[in-house]
Amino acid sequence: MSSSDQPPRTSGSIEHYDAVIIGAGVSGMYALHHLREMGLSVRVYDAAKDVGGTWWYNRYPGARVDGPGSPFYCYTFSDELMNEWDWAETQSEQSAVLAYLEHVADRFDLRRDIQFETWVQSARYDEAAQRWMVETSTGVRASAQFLICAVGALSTANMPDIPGIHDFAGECYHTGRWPHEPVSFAGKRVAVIGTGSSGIQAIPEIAREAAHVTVLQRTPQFAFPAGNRPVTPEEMAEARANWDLVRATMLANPGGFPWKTHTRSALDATPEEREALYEKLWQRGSFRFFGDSYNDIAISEEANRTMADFVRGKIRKIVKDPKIAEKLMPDHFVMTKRPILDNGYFETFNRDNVTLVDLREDPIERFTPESVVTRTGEHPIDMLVLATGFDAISGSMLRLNPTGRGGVSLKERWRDRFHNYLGLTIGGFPNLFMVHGPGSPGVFYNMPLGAERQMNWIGSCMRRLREKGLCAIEPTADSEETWASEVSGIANATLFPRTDSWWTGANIPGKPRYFSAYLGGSLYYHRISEVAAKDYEGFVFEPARRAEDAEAS
Ligand code: N01
Repeated sequence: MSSSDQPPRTSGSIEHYDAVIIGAGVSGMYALHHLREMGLSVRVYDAAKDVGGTWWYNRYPGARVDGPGSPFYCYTFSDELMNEWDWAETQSEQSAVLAYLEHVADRFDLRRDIQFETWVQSARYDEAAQRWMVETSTGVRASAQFLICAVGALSTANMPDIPGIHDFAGECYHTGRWPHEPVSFAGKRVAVIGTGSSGIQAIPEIAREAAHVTVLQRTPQFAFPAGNRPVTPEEMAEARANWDLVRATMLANPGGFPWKTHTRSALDATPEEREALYEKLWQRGSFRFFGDSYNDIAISEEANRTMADFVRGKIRKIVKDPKIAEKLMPDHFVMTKRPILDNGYFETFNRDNVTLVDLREDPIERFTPESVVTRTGEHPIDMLVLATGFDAISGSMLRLNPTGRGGVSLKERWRDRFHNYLGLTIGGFPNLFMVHGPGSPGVFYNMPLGAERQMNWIGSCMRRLREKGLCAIEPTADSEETWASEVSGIANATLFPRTDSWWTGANIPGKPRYFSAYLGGSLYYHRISEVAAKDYEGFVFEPARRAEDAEAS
């Protein structure tokens, strides 16, 4: 194996590496560190100006960790890192997460192997050379035995195709591509399309400053109090003192967080008991609302209704105008669209400067240079905020669109569904590995920890390949089919596939419609370890064709 401290081997204008990583976000950063520790030569390409991936781009007002939160939304691979970094709040602001990632980049000297402001334009598998050939927007041509796609599950912005939208002459920002310069809302009439996590975080912030906000809502959402609060020095000290135990609990927890799971059914409780528990959890806030309530909310319609009705009751109490409250009333199974945490979202509709437009009864017809026109009228605006989400999970892989064996592109391979094995590999694309791709828990798991666990598996697989004196690995068609059945089997036992969401691809016209994430939580990591223990069952290996590559192994 070549060392990353050595300059890359070059031939002509091509740079040669053991591995090319695409993306310098949470996953790509750890991938770089891990593979370098293994002694591989590695190059990372990222279009952004610095590390952070989704945390670099998503800097809209109100953006913060809404998941179970700090200090556990972080890497776990380094005790030193855990010991030296203090988190200020349980739901860190975007700037705090980015500061942490910048610190990680400094601490592990990551930037020397990352080329920023560089878009990977093509990635093609050269079957004769058994290497990936990568070309970038900056003219770099690189070859590598392994291609690691750390391209982000939530990084390809969904830009709505609405008549006249490009004619709108005012300011227009997508939450996932927010400018780095300050954006002022003062005195402006702002329209926001989208009421997912980003919109619901941003709307209260914008409403505080803007002259007027028009919220264009397609689907009303369940949102829960964020319950953000400072992380006390005592809590940080306790997490550090018990770090081994905390980490072990995270590894065992279905979502990768340091809490014990329970097996309480909502249907075993009396209505009064349920109400009391929901109220207690509502007052406390945070994602633990789900973990600490009942275990059948996402499985049983009846159990689901108990929680959904509780939240609907809260919306009716918070929103003063009953007509507006009814427009805000979600009608899907709670939790089957990504649960949202809010900081005063429903209260925002009690403000005089906020108007709610229900697009189900009053759809957008078009934009003009200075307004948005819905069926019932025209809303003059100075700024348009698109909180319209992402072509999630598979979108960034398809945007990269690597070409595998026989010149077959990923777009062709994934025309009907996102064929993969273990959520890590794709038949016909040897030595290509995905982090947080379709078929993996991805967004259903603590993402930094999930990236570590997937990358550790990928690193072990690469090591094994080289130990065997082999050159390439890829899954069989049968193993992809079996994995697809396992993923669908788990999802279909829940209510998740029954709601239109970005999890099911319903937000993107023409996208294959099915639930592509592995919902089995930490079971996933047992499954992939099991496959490795059976010497990579379900994969085929290929020996090196050229002496030079065999030597490099
Ligand atoms: O995107 P979304 P997001 N016309 O897809 C609407 C993570 N995240 O950026 O529901 C009108 O959830 C769309 O309507 P509908 C988190 O995992 C994390 O908010 O499809 N409306 C929906 O209301 C989250 O789930 C943090 O009917 C249109 C909204 O736009 C994920 O990112 C913070 C439309 C999009 O909601 C995505 O969240 C923020 C159209 N043409 C996000 N197209 C953390 O803090 C779309 N919509 C960690």
